[in-house]
Amino acid sequence: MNHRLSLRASYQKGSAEHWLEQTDEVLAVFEFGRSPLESIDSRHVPVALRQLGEPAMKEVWCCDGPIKTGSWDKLKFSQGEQLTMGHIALDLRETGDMRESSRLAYDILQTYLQQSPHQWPLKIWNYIPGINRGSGDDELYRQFCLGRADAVLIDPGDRPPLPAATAIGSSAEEPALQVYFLAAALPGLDVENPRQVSAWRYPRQYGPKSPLFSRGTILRLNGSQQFLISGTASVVGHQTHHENQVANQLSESLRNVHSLLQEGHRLMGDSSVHLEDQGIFKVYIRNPGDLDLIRQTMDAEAPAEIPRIYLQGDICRENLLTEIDGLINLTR
Ligand code: 3EB
Repeated sequence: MNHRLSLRASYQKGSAEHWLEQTDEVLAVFEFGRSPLESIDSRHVPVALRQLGEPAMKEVWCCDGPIKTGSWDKLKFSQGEQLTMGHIALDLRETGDMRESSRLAYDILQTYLQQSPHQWPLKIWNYIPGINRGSGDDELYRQFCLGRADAVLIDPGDRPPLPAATAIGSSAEEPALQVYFLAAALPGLDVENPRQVSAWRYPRQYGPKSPLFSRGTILRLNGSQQFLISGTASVVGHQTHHENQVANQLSESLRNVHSLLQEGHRLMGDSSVHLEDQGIFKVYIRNPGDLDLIRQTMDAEAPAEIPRIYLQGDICRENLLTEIDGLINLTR
């Protein structure tokens, strides 16, 4: 592992408990296929989506310590010298409908960040039970977007720094809405994708309130640059491409990731910055039966050096079958 990187993220075998015992540098341990309500430590983030394929991995985030942990309202956090990870799990059986629960989650997140030394979210992950349930504007994803917009005090038209994001559906039986984030003392550099309409500019047909996120943010710390890539699907312009064709959807998503990285490179105006081919990818798959085809496509089209895991999750548009997000380290 390159110790100049401020966030060292990797997939590891071994139990969550094993990684949580490493107290000096571990900021977060993500465990897949468990309800977020079962968190046993501020740094322990169970994620409801189950991993597809072997071997079972934990996602481990390390950073320079000492690491402080604590809780704030319904949020649990861990704070290193330069970075904070926070997570919220709201039991939907107690918090009301999706719009209200989403508003509550983002209220808590915002109130926490306002008093934190690391007040800028760089990326936010949202895992939403039954994301495609309900039709038209009642769809839970659209209700989630409404609640987020109710809480978030920013006008995207002002072009404030926006965090990157992922929004994926967990099982409709999962009781918890989960939101987790990475934050720092300075905002990231926002990057939009020239192949895609900015999500906050999506037309009305996708819902009453546009999603609020940037396609990616670059974290610049300690002379290293790390690209936090939003959930990226087969969306070109604002339209879904390759309906019902999962392999083509993944290829299109990878073209979007490539285009985003190029744009980040261009914005930084530094031709000596290159993709070091280090980082991690998470590939979300709606239908578990698509795993083999998705895996073959990844092996053929994504750099072998970047470890990836496959998670079962629903994508926020019913006609999308797969999505990818990740962290890519850029170096000089
Ligand atoms: C898309 O490109 C796919 O609502 O936070 C991707 C990443 C998507 C984040 C969000 C939604 C979100 O529009 C959907």
